[in-house]
Amino acid sequence: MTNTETTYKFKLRMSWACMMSPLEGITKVITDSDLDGLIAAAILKASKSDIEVYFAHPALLRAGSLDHIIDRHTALCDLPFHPSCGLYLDHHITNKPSEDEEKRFTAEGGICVWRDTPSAARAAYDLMKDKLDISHLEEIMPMVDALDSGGISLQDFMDDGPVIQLSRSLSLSEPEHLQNVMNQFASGLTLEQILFSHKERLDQIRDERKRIAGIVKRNTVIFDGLAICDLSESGIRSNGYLITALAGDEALACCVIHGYLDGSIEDPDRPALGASFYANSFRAEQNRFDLSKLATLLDPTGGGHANACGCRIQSQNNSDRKLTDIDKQYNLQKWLDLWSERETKMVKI
Ligand SMILES: [Mn+2]
Repeated sequence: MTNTETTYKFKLRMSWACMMSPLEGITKVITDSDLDGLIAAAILKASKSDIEVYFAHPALLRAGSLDHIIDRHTALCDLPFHPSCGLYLDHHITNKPSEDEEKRFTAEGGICVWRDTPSAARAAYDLMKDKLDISHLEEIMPMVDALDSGGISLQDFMDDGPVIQLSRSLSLSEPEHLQNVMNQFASGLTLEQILFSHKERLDQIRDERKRIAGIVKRNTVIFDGLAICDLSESGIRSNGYLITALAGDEALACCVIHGYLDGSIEDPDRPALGASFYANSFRAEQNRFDLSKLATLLDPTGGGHANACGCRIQSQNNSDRKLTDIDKQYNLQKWLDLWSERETKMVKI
């Protein structure tokens, strides 16, 4: 076959692929429970209203706990890759299927939409924007991108506007609220209408942050340029923005520990002990270190982005026994050891 013929056949196949809806055969979406995952799911739901949306934690997926509900009718958004799904839509570099994995996946009929976008919602938006009217989401998209990729300014963060408050209101422990907000975005309501409908909740969340800020301050130590904030056993969660905003320029990045020693990834009200790592995105100088090296150092299922990632705390001898405080210290020490060698072992490529 000549080159021109090959190109022609390839083009023909591509145009056929583009004509088919990427949602062909999709009946359910499993997505992350943050604002990014929620908006990504809302975009898919907007174009196919009978799709059912399930929210899940990445660790549940990695642990195989959702294997039984993932099939070719399932779209996976903002979560680790699973070869049995039908549509894979994500933007996390550590989730990107290898070339071989992707080849096998598409040969079996899967559609892979992994994009190097600031958010998974952006990948979904780009995928669907010419196929349906999602202009009502235009206003929130830059905020979703910024919140999911560390692009938010210190000023915007400190102002704590209603979209940031809404993003904090999303949690697996309140599944009805997640469904409600997702349906609102899918149905074409304006951002203003959605925010207004949750005013009472958002006001509470604003006051709650003031309280949490005090607790974060008391529980943070800065060591070798890493702000370590231990919120374990407290039931309090904080994202990296609050910790780095309060820690200031001295912190290049932060490590926040949350959850419970006797927690479980299956229990949203008592989650397993875990750590998240975030670059201090408020510094003038960009973060040069790949924090996912910390997240994957001890936990093979840890991962995320170079600037934002997480893992679960592992027992010292890697057994399934109950975690203790000593395990927590052990993990922390290992991370600090690697961090101290960041100039040789963690510089981003
Ligand atoms: Mn995301």
